[in-house]
Amino acid sequence: MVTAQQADFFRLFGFLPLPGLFDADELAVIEKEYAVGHAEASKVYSAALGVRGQMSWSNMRDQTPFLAGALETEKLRTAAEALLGPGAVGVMSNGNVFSGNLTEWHADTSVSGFRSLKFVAYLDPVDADSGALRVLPGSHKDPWHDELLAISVKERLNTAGNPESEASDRTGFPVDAVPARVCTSRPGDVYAFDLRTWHASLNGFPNRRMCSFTYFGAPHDEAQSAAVRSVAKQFGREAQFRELRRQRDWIAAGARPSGIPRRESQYSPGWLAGAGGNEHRARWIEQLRAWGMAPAA
Ligand SMILES: O=C(O)CCC(=O)C(=O)O
Repeated sequence: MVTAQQADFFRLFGFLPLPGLFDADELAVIEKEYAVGHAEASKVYSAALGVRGQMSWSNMRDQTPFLAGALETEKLRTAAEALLGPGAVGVMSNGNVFSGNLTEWHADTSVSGFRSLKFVAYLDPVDADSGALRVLPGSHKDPWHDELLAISVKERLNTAGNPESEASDRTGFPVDAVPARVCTSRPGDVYAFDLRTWHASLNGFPNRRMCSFTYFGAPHDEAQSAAVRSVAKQFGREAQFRELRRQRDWIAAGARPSGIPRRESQYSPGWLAGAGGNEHRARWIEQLRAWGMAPAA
Protein backbone atom coordinates (compact mmCIF):
# COMPACT_ATOMS: atom_id res chain seq x y z
CA MET A 1 0.00 0.00 0.00
CA VAL A 2 1.66 3.23 -1.19
CA THR A 3 0.82 6.18 1.06
CA ALA A 4 0.06 9.72 -0.09
CA GLN A 5 3.41 10.80 1.35
CA GLN A 6 5.25 8.14 -0.67
CA ALA A 7 3.43 9.30 -3.81
CA ASP A 8 4.53 12.87 -3.04
CA PHE A 9 8.10 11.64 -2.53
CA PHE A 10 8.06 9.92 -5.94
CA ARG A 11 6.57 13.00 -7.64
CA LEU A 12 9.17 15.31 -6.10
CA PHE A 13 12.32 13.17 -6.25
CA GLY A 14 11.63 10.76 -9.13
CA PHE A 15 12.27 7.56 -7.18
CA LEU A 16 10.86 5.66 -4.22
CA PRO A 17 12.24 2.87 -2.00
CA LEU A 18 9.74 0.07 -1.33
CA PRO A 19 11.61 -2.11 1.19
CA GLY A 20 10.47 -5.72 1.46
CA LEU A 21 7.81 -5.39 -1.25
CA PHE A 22 8.25 -9.02 -2.27
CA ASP A 23 7.87 -11.62 0.50
CA ALA A 24 9.95 -14.79 0.85
CA ASP A 25 7.47 -16.95 -1.10
CA GLU A 26 7.30 -14.51 -3.99
CA LEU A 27 11.06 -14.17 -3.96
CA ALA A 28 11.52 -17.93 -4.22
CA VAL A 29 9.29 -18.04 -7.33
CA ILE A 30 11.00 -14.97 -8.83
CA GLU A 31 14.45 -16.54 -8.32
CA LYS A 32 13.33 -19.75 -10.00
CA GLU A 33 11.73 -18.04 -12.96
CA TYR A 34 14.63 -15.60 -13.28
CA ALA A 35 16.93 -18.61 -13.70
CA VAL A 36 14.72 -19.93 -16.53
CA GLY A 37 14.81 -16.57 -18.35
CA HIS A 38 18.55 -16.21 -17.77
CA ALA A 39 19.28 -19.68 -19.16
CA GLU A 40 17.24 -18.89 -22.31
CA ALA A 41 18.96 -15.49 -22.71
CA SER A 42 22.39 -17.08 -22.39
CA LYS A 43 21.59 -19.11 -25.51
CA VAL A 44 20.72 -16.11 -27.66
CA TYR A 45 23.60 -13.79 -26.75
CA SER A 46 27.14 -14.64 -27.86
CA ALA A 47 28.46 -11.96 -25.49
CA ALA A 48 27.06 -9.58 -22.88
CA LEU A 49 26.65 -6.02 -24.21
CA GLY A 50 28.80 -2.98 -23.56
CA VAL A 51 30.52 -1.63 -20.47
CA ARG A 52 27.58 -2.83 -18.38
CA GLY A 53 28.12 -6.43 -19.49
CA GLN A 54 24.34 -6.62 -19.80
CA MET A 55 21.97 -9.23 -21.11
CA SER A 56 18.26 -8.54 -20.88
CA TRP A 57 15.20 -10.53 -21.80
CA SER A 58 11.44 -10.46 -21.67
CA ASN A 59 9.76 -12.42 -18.89
CA MET A 60 6.37 -12.13 -20.63
CA ARG A 61 6.35 -15.76 -21.71
CA ASP A 62 4.71 -19.04 -20.78
CA GLN A 63 7.80 -20.54 -19.09
CA THR A 64 7.81 -17.78 -16.43
CA PRO A 65 4.14 -17.42 -15.46
CA PHE A 66 4.59 -15.44 -12.23
CA LEU A 67 6.83 -12.84 -13.87
CA ALA A 68 4.64 -12.81 -17.00
CA GLY A 69 1.63 -11.91 -14.88
CA ALA A 70 3.47 -9.73 -12.35
CA LEU A 71 2.37 -6.41 -13.88
CA GLU A 72 -1.27 -7.21 -13.18
CA THR A 73 -0.80 -8.44 -9.62
CA GLU A 74 -2.64 -6.29 -7.08
CA LYS A 75 0.65 -5.41 -5.39
CA LEU A 76 2.50 -3.93 -8.36
CA ARG A 77 -0.52 -2.60 -10.25
CA THR A 78 -1.98 -0.67 -7.32
CA ALA A 79 1.47 0.72 -6.43
CA ALA A 80 1.90 1.86 -10.05
CA GLU A 81 -1.55 3.46 -10.02
CA ALA A 82 -0.82 5.22 -6.74
CA LEU A 83 2.32 6.73 -8.31
CA LEU A 84 1.12 7.36 -11.89
CA GLY A 85 -2.64 7.68 -11.51
CA PRO A 86 -5.55 5.37 -12.37
CA GLY A 87 -5.26 3.33 -15.54
CA ALA A 88 -1.43 3.10 -15.50
CA VAL A 89 -0.44 0.73 -18.30
CA GLY A 90 1.76 -2.33 -17.63
CA VAL A 91 4.36 -2.33 -20.40
CA MET A 92 7.27 -4.66 -19.66
CA SER A 93 8.35 -7.38 -17.25
CA ASN A 94 12.02 -8.05 -17.92
CA GLY A 95 15.07 -9.83 -16.57
CA ASN A 96 18.54 -8.32 -16.59
CA VAL A 97 21.99 -9.57 -15.72
CA PHE A 98 24.96 -7.22 -15.42
CA SER A 99 28.54 -8.45 -15.28
CA GLY A 100 30.38 -5.17 -15.85
CA ASN A 101 31.80 -2.96 -13.13
CA LEU A 102 29.49 -0.03 -13.83
CA THR A 103 26.51 1.41 -15.57
CA GLU A 104 27.23 4.93 -16.80
CA TRP A 105 24.99 7.88 -15.90
CA HIS A 106 21.92 7.90 -18.10
CA ALA A 107 18.16 8.30 -18.11
CA ASP A 108 16.00 5.72 -19.85
CA THR A 109 14.27 8.53 -21.71
CA SER A 110 14.39 12.30 -21.85
CA VAL A 111 11.05 12.83 -23.55
CA SER A 112 9.51 15.76 -21.77
CA GLY A 113 6.07 15.40 -20.21
CA PHE A 114 6.34 11.60 -20.19
CA ARG A 115 5.02 9.88 -17.03
CA SER A 116 6.26 6.40 -16.23
CA LEU A 117 8.07 4.24 -13.73
CA LYS A 118 10.20 1.15 -13.48
CA PHE A 119 10.14 -1.07 -10.40
CA VAL A 120 13.53 -2.74 -10.03
CA ALA A 121 14.19 -5.74 -7.78
CA TYR A 122 17.82 -6.77 -7.33
CA LEU A 123 18.01 -10.44 -6.40
CA ASP A 124 21.38 -10.13 -4.60
CA PRO A 125 22.28 -7.78 -1.74
CA VAL A 126 23.83 -4.63 -3.25
CA ASP A 127 25.29 -1.47 -1.77
CA ALA A 128 27.65 1.34 -2.80
CA ASP A 129 30.57 -1.11 -2.95
CA SER A 130 28.69 -3.79 -4.87
CA GLY A 131 26.71 -2.37 -7.78
CA ALA A 132 23.70 -0.76 -6.08
CA LEU A 133 21.60 1.51 -8.26
CA ARG A 134 22.38 5.22 -7.79
CA VAL A 135 19.83 7.90 -8.60
CA LEU A 136 19.93 11.69 -8.82
CA PRO A 137 16.90 12.83 -6.81
CA GLY A 138 14.77 15.33 -8.71
CA SER A 139 16.55 14.72 -12.03
CA HIS A 140 13.30 13.75 -13.76
CA LYS A 141 12.26 17.41 -13.61
CA ASP A 142 12.94 20.07 -16.23
CA PRO A 143 15.14 22.03 -16.70
CA TRP A 144 17.52 20.08 -14.38
CA HIS A 145 16.99 16.89 -16.37
CA ASP A 146 18.38 18.36 -19.61
CA GLU A 147 21.24 20.18 -17.85
CA LEU A 148 22.47 16.81 -16.61
CA LEU A 149 23.39 15.82 -20.15
CA ALA A 150 26.77 17.27 -19.13
CA ILE A 151 27.47 14.21 -16.92
CA SER A 152 26.62 11.73 -19.67
CA VAL A 153 28.96 10.01 -22.11
CA LYS A 154 26.07 9.98 -24.56
CA GLU A 155 25.63 12.66 -27.17
CA ARG A 156 21.91 12.65 -27.72
CA LEU A 157 19.36 12.71 -24.98
CA ASN A 158 16.99 10.46 -26.85
CA THR A 159 19.46 7.60 -27.00
CA ALA A 160 20.45 7.93 -23.36
CA GLY A 161 19.16 4.49 -22.38
CA ASN A 162 20.83 2.72 -25.27
CA PRO A 163 24.07 0.82 -24.61
CA GLU A 164 24.78 0.84 -28.37
CA SER A 165 25.36 4.60 -28.28
CA GLU A 166 28.30 4.24 -25.88
CA ALA A 167 30.82 5.03 -28.61
CA SER A 168 31.36 8.74 -28.19
CA ASP A 169 34.24 11.11 -27.61
CA ARG A 170 32.47 12.70 -24.67
CA THR A 171 34.02 11.88 -21.33
CA GLY A 172 31.01 12.51 -19.11
CA PHE A 173 31.48 12.25 -15.34
CA PRO A 174 32.82 9.17 -13.55
CA VAL A 175 29.96 7.48 -11.70
CA ASP A 176 31.26 8.39 -8.23
CA ALA A 177 31.99 12.02 -9.17
CA VAL A 178 28.28 12.80 -9.06
CA PRO A 179 26.53 13.30 -5.69
CA ALA A 180 23.81 10.68 -5.74
CA ARG A 181 21.51 8.63 -3.56
CA VAL A 182 22.75 5.02 -3.35
CA CYS A 183 19.82 2.60 -3.38
CA THR A 184 21.15 -0.08 -1.03
CA SER A 185 18.99 -3.13 -1.43
CA ARG A 186 18.38 -6.63 -0.07
CA PRO A 187 16.44 -9.36 -1.89
CA GLY A 188 12.73 -8.53 -1.62
CA ASP A 189 13.35 -4.76 -1.68
CA VAL A 190 12.12 -2.83 -4.67
CA TYR A 191 12.88 0.69 -5.91
CA ALA A 192 10.58 2.59 -8.23
CA PHE A 193 12.11 5.24 -10.44
CA ASP A 194 10.78 7.57 -13.11
CA LEU A 195 12.27 6.61 -16.50
CA ARG A 196 13.44 10.24 -16.81
CA THR A 197 15.44 10.03 -13.57
CA TRP A 198 19.20 9.92 -14.11
CA HIS A 199 20.72 6.73 -12.72
CA ALA A 200 23.90 4.62 -12.73
CA SER A 201 25.71 1.95 -10.72
CA LEU A 202 29.28 1.24 -9.64
CA ASN A 203 31.41 -1.60 -8.26
CA GLY A 204 29.22 -4.27 -9.80
CA PHE A 205 30.11 -7.96 -9.75
CA PRO A 206 29.59 -10.75 -12.29
CA ASN A 207 26.02 -12.02 -12.52
CA ARG A 208 24.34 -9.12 -10.73
CA ARG A 209 20.68 -10.12 -11.15
CA MET A 210 17.71 -7.80 -11.50
CA CYS A 211 14.04 -7.98 -12.51
CA SER A 212 12.24 -4.90 -13.76
CA PHE A 213 8.56 -4.04 -14.17
CA THR A 214 7.70 -0.97 -16.25
CA TYR A 215 4.47 1.05 -16.38
CA PHE A 216 3.49 4.11 -18.40
CA GLY A 217 1.02 6.67 -17.04
CA ALA A 218 -2.26 6.61 -19.00
CA PRO A 219 -2.21 9.67 -21.28
CA HIS A 220 -5.00 12.15 -20.62
CA ASP A 221 -4.49 14.69 -23.40
CA GLU A 222 -2.88 15.02 -26.81
CA ALA A 223 0.48 16.23 -25.42
CA GLN A 224 0.73 13.19 -23.13
CA SER A 225 -0.26 10.85 -25.98
CA ALA A 226 2.42 12.40 -28.19
CA ALA A 227 5.00 11.89 -25.42
CA VAL A 228 4.09 8.19 -25.13
CA ARG A 229 4.28 7.70 -28.90
CA SER A 230 7.67 9.37 -28.94
CA VAL A 231 8.97 7.06 -26.18
CA ALA A 232 7.49 4.03 -27.96
CA LYS A 233 9.45 5.02 -31.09
CA GLN A 234 12.63 5.57 -29.06
CA PHE A 235 12.32 2.15 -27.40
CA GLY A 236 11.70 0.52 -30.80
CA ARG A 237 14.81 2.18 -32.22
CA GLU A 238 16.91 1.12 -29.24
CA ALA A 239 15.67 -2.46 -29.44
CA GLN A 240 16.75 -2.45 -33.10
CA PHE A 241 20.21 -1.11 -32.21
CA ARG A 242 20.63 -3.78 -29.55
CA GLU A 243 19.43 -6.49 -31.91
CA LEU A 244 21.92 -5.41 -34.59
CA ARG A 245 24.68 -5.36 -32.01
CA ARG A 246 23.69 -8.85 -30.81
CA GLN A 247 23.77 -10.16 -34.38
CA ARG A 248 27.13 -8.47 -35.08
CA ASP A 249 28.58 -10.11 -31.96
CA TRP A 250 27.48 -13.55 -33.22
CA ILE A 251 29.08 -12.90 -36.62
CA ALA A 252 32.27 -11.71 -34.87
CA ALA A 253 32.21 -14.97 -32.89
CA GLY A 254 32.16 -16.91 -36.17
CA ALA A 255 28.42 -17.62 -36.59
CA ARG A 256 26.75 -17.61 -40.01
CA PRO A 257 23.78 -15.26 -40.32
CA SER A 258 21.48 -18.28 -40.68
CA GLY A 259 22.93 -19.78 -37.49
CA ILE A 260 22.19 -16.79 -35.21
CA PRO A 261 19.65 -17.86 -32.58
CA ARG A 262 16.44 -15.84 -32.65
CA ARG A 263 15.58 -13.62 -29.71
CA GLU A 264 12.21 -13.84 -28.02
CA SER A 265 9.83 -10.94 -28.70
CA GLN A 266 8.84 -8.68 -25.82
CA TYR A 267 5.20 -9.82 -26.00
CA SER A 268 4.94 -13.57 -26.50
CA PRO A 269 1.88 -14.97 -28.30
CA GLY A 270 0.93 -16.62 -24.98
CA TRP A 271 1.03 -13.30 -23.09
CA LEU A 272 -1.03 -11.57 -25.78
CA ALA A 273 -3.52 -14.42 -25.91
CA GLY A 274 -3.73 -14.85 -22.15
CA ALA A 275 -5.58 -11.61 -21.51
CA GLY A 276 -8.99 -13.25 -21.71
CA GLY A 277 -9.36 -13.49 -17.96
CA ASN A 278 -7.71 -10.22 -17.06
CA GLU A 279 -9.40 -6.88 -17.72
CA HIS A 280 -6.21 -4.91 -17.01
CA ARG A 281 -4.03 -6.89 -19.39
CA ALA A 282 -6.73 -6.74 -22.08
CA ARG A 283 -6.85 -2.93 -21.82
CA TRP A 284 -3.05 -2.64 -21.80
CA ILE A 285 -2.73 -4.79 -24.92
CA GLU A 286 -5.12 -2.45 -26.75
CA GLN A 287 -2.97 0.51 -25.71
CA LEU A 288 0.31 -1.23 -26.55
CA ARG A 289 -1.06 -2.03 -30.01
CA ALA A 290 -2.25 1.54 -30.53
CA TRP A 291 1.25 2.79 -29.59
CA GLY A 292 2.87 0.34 -32.03
CA MET A 293 4.64 -1.52 -29.21
CA ALA A 294 2.79 -4.84 -29.48
CA PRO A 295 2.04 -6.59 -32.78
CA ALA A 296 -1.46 -6.14 -34.22
CA ALA A 297 -4.01 -8.88 -33.51
O1 LIG B 1 21.82 -1.80 -12.13
C1 LIG B 1 22.36 -1.16 -13.02
O2 LIG B 1 23.57 -1.25 -13.27
C2 LIG B 1 21.60 -0.17 -13.88
C3 LIG B 1 20.15 -0.41 -14.03
C4 LIG B 1 19.58 0.45 -15.12
O3 LIG B 1 20.24 1.22 -15.76
C5 LIG B 1 18.17 0.38 -15.43
O4 LIG B 1 17.43 -0.41 -14.85
O5 LIG B 1 17.72 1.14 -16.31
